[in-house]
Amino acid sequence: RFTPTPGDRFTFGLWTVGWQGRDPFGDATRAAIDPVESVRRLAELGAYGVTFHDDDLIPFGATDSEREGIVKRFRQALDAAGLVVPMATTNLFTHPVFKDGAFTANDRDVRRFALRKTLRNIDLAVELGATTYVAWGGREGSESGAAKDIRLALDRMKEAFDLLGEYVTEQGYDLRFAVEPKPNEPRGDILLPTIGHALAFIERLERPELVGVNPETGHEQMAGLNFPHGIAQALWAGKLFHIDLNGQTGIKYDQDLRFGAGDLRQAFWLVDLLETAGYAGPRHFDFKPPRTEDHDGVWASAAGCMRNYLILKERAAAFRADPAVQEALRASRLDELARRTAEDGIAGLLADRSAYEEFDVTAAAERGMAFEALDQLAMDHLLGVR
Ligand code: 3MF
Ligand code: MG
Ligand code: MG
Ligand code: MG
Repeated sequence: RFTPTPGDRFTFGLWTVGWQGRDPFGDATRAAIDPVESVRRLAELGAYGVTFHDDDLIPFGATDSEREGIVKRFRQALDAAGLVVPMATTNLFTHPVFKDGAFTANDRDVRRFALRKTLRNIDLAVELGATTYVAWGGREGSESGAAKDIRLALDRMKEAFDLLGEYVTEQGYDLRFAVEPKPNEPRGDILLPTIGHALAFIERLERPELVGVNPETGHEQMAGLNFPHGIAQALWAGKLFHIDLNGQTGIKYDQDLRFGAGDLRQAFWLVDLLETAGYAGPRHFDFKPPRTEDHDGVWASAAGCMRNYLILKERAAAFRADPAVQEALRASRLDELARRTAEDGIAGLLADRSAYEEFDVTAAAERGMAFEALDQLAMDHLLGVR
């Protein structure tokens, strides 16, 4: 029970279990883990795949022959473990050259370098079988007003995604992009700070069909937003191409706790949504085992992400299947929300005296919504007492 299998489609970034615990105030607390070891351990735990930034796998500045050797060894490890690579991404934030951004750096030569670095890793991603390419613009932003002309920076951001879309189209790659929004950290303010900003940006691109979002639990919650609501809007727009699952407790720094730690109620509604709305992509964990942990703690933390997802999946399914819940949903008139408001059209609406002239506003205002009883049923299921 609650034992993950590849069919659950759980994936992990190499940088997650591989995080050494370096933070702005302290040094690393753990030795580096060989990506090949991560592949082996994650497969043992029941994961489906791994993802990576170019530099997670191939150290920045490696020669072509070093790169070839590393990729060959990684591919052998994947084959031996039976893991896939559904997604890859570019590190456009660690090296000091990206201190003012990558696609939107004021320095044009830095922008050209960032694009070349991305194109190079896209080729590798496709070679390894990835169908999603994530773009987190971690350094695209500013700390002060005049430092960045935001409208011009958005022009450059659009230019970058238009070029990337042109490239994958010309190469005939089966690859779509997923923009990852984040409001702040490491920059004071980051461009495309929320799911909503990203969705609006995507519609201005030359090939909007190639670009969706990769929302991260903690990033939306850092902005005080409701993550399941954001995911629901991304699904509604047909743009949930990928997802970064983790845990966060309120408006703080990016905590990247294991999935389920943090806001447990939002985690419950998120799993309920993903499992009922037809999301077919990987359940990808972008978390950081706290720096208090040794390597045993790292694997315990990774296992916990998957276990919590499966527990919540069971609890959410039990909630939906409970006849008392179905009755409570009707009492709260969720079935009515699913009905068109005016299938009779404007003419019908205007002719309908019961909609206005004869509408009993007082009676409608007095009707209770019964949401508290409904939510208590959810709590009972979440807490495992029903
Ligand atoms: C930072 C992030 C990034 C992105 C990654 C792609 C280092 O807060 O979330 O991880 O998730 O670049 O998934
Ligand atoms: Mg992320
Ligand atoms: Mg995060
Ligand atoms: Mg993150």
